[in-house]
Amino acid sequence: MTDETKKSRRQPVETARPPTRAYVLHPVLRKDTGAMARAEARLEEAVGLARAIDLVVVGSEVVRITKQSSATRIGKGALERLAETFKGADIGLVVFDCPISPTQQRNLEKAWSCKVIDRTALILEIFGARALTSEGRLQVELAHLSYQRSRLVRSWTHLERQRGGFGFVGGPGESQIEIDRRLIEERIAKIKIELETVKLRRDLQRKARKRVPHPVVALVGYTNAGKSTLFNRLTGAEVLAKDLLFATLDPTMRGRKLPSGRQAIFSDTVGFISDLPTTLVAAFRATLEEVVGADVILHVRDIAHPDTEMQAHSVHVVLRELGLGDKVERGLFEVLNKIDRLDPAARERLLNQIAQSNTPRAAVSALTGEGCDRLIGRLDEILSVDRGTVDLKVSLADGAGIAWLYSHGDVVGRRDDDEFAHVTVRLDEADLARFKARHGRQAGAGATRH
Ligand SMILES: Nc1nc2c(ncn2[C@@H]2O[C@H](COP(=O)(O)OP(=O)(O)OP(=O)(O)O)[C@@H](O)[C@H]2O)c(=O)[nH]1
Ligand SMILES: [Mg+2]
Repeated sequence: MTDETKKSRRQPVETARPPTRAYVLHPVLRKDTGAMARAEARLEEAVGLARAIDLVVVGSEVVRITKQSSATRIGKGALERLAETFKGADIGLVVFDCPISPTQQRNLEKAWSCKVIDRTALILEIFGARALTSEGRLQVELAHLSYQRSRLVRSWTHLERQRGGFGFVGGPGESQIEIDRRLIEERIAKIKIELETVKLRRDLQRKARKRVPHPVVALVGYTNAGKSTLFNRLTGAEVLAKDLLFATLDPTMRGRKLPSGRQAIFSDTVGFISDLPTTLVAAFRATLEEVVGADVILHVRDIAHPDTEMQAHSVHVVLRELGLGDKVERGLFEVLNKIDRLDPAARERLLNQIAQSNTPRAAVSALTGEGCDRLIGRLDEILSVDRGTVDLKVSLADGAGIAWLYSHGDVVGRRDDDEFAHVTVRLDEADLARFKARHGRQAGAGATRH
């Protein structure tokens, strides 16, 4: 190894430098037949993750393990064989597509004379590179710090952040652990305060939106399922939609009118992935509050993906972590996307299945637009069910409130006395709840359900 390559191996990845040559490993226990069956697909996904930051993936493989080694995770034979491969291919970084302990990491780095990172570190690195807004950056940094704190073997590399990335890919060696621990704690405390301020601002924005309370439809799903493409198609927006894992990080919201005249707000957000680090889910809770508070959650699925079922399962797991278990159990509205990629027979079968079942599902191609009108129609129906008739008594002084009822419901009768408008209106549950939240505290407002 020349001095130059030695040096470049110690530096964090920077766009100006030649990209790091990386190798991706997906270890799997031979006796775990389920994991063995999924191994190739998982490996492919891990390669996609590595490519999502500027790593040149020189090679990748599934490493079959008979017995897990606590020192190096993989067996001695594989360890030695791979050492040869890495040396020959001038590998600077090895990505382990599974969690590895700090000790294992250290042992592997020693054996292979290159950096080794695990799946969580890789995902954090991608998020670090993607986060554009100050909130996004804070959340990623918090996740990164929590991860660091849980390991505390390597040196605290945060201070090198301005050099690009978060430092996993090429941080310095181990030292100053005690100082690091204190720095991490201090920084975590500071970020939490900053995030609290952001949260307050968000709450205010949300409250302001609730004053014009249109229902919110959140798009969730596995990364690369086509959420942003669908979002653009449905709302005419132009957010980045790309064949890239975690293309979207920061949430975007945009309204559109449904056929009934009702306005709905669509929300596009970060994609999920299997084994999404819990530190990330926790850190992104504030961003994901848009999903938690949504009136309808659309689960966008890449139905042409060979692992579509596993992906759906992973999305459910993350939603449960966000406290949305109830909604998952009741069944989410599934948007089966990318039907243009299915062969005609599979597509026919799918369309028949959907036509015959009552579960809320729609088959679409966000790319060609096929099925999107039907999806919008179904959404409109869903948002209109439970439209019962209610009698509301609203103060005549509250012109805005009365106008709101006209724009959100069907006013079927009205009688005014000196003080109040007695309005009979067809309104759905969600709108009624919103109206009560806003007007319930005001004198004279009341509701009788027919
Ligand atoms: N063939 C086909 N490709 C699609 C369709 N919808 C999206 N894609 C492609 O899938 C890739 C990912 O699309 P995005 O809309 O960025 O996916 P996303 O779910 O927002 O992904 P993240 O933001 O990374 O989580 C892009 O290359 C899209 O062009 C579809 O209906 N058919
Ligand atoms: Mg996206």
